[in-house]
Amino acid sequence: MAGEVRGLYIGGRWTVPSDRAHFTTRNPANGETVGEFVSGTPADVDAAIGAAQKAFPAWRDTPAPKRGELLLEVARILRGRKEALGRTVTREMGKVIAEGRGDVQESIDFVEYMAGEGRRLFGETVPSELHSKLCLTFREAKGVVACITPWNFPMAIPNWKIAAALVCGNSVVFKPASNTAQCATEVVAAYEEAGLPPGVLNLVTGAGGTVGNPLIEDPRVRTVSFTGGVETGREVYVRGAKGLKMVHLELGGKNPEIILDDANLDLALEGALFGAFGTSGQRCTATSRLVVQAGVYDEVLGRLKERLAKFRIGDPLEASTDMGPVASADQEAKVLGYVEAGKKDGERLLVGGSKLSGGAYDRGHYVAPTLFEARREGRIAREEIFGPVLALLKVRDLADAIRVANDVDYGLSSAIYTRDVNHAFEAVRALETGIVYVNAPTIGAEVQLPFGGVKNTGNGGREAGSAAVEEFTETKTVFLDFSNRLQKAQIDPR
Ligand code: UN1
Repeated sequence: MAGEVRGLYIGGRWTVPSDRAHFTTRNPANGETVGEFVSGTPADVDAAIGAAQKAFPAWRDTPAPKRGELLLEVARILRGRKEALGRTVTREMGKVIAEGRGDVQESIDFVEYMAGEGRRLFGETVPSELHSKLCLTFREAKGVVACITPWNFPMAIPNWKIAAALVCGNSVVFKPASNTAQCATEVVAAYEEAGLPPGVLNLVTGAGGTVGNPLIEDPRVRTVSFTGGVETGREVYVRGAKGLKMVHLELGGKNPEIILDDANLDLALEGALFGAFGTSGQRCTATSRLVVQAGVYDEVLGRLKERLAKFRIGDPLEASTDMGPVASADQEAKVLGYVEAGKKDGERLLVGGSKLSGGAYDRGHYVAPTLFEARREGRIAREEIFGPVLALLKVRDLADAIRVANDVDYGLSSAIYTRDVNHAFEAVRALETGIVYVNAPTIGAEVQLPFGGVKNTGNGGREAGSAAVEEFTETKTVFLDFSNRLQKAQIDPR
């Protein structure tokens, strides 16, 4: 694709308006250009929303099972390209190839799951307080929805939103993170090839300020679904609030893995390494705190150091690589900035903490896996770093572990490793997160279950699983009176 500019997709046509600036995406492992894209403008957003609005009535009136069939075709197309798409994910944002494939698989799984929803979209039937009266609910499409997605799951998260919105009968304007624009165009291409009618899905690439803001603020857009950082999320919420929109937010995490004295330590360590350093720590569900009971603390620390010394960091396309680069120069600067701030604050840096250099490392954004022995009140233990940095915290017992685990502003995912069933259930009850794992890492959510969190992780919504339909439908409540007389709820004699 080198040299060819990938266009905007509006009203079923790929266009490269001649007077627009372009931007490129780059492989964070070596700096090579992956693709070149149009920097969209407010005028492009306007056209995309117009196309979505025009296409909406016919798509809404298409029977939901037919909409589901189209999704099955999308899933089939994605599956046929899984290897190539997995490589595109890895080239564009740097996660290791096994995880690149996993990202595509998660995308396929969700599209398939949502295809089945076309034959459900259940409403409720509820008894009436009056005779000869039927009460029920229907789910209806909302209209034009905006899907704004991050770069860390560039195949999965777009479909968490787009497939769910479409099966519910909405039309979509999609604004992806700029540094994974190639993945975004591949997602849209699969819908086009599957035969989605023009205008039902539109893509506008470009910056948050020039594309995202007008999209969120346009009165024709009724729902905004956003996944990204907490500061941007707050701004999205405020902008959407002015138009009284439903704004769905999936934001950050500061996810703890608790290891109790009675845990299977081998398992707990595997979980911690995968949870903390998978995707170079750039998941909202990444394990960023390891909360370890005093009796096994020294052993956990020693074994972690040993394992990290042998970590293979390098080309993410190599199957033997444990960890690739971080996704961009910005990410590198942010992570290293946290490391420096931590050192200045007197945090104990135990492993890593630097940019890797020499040979192939010099062309990419490689940050060493990093381990801090962190103070409970310090920034390393409390703020989302979104990189390969793990904070180790020592605790006395389960109650202390839960106190530490809950003492942050976020509440997405948590994990506990223990062999004691009472401890496990106590943790499930007490941990203030939307997702809890027992004897499994904080990452690896499955698409058929609701995903999301409490506190600053969002504003109370969930996506995926059964929640996906909630996110993208209105409820219509219907009362059918077949008594042939005026019946008065609350007033007729009882
Ligand atoms: C995210 O990090 O933004 O739980 C989503 C997981 C994935 C989804 C993560 N299935 O790791």
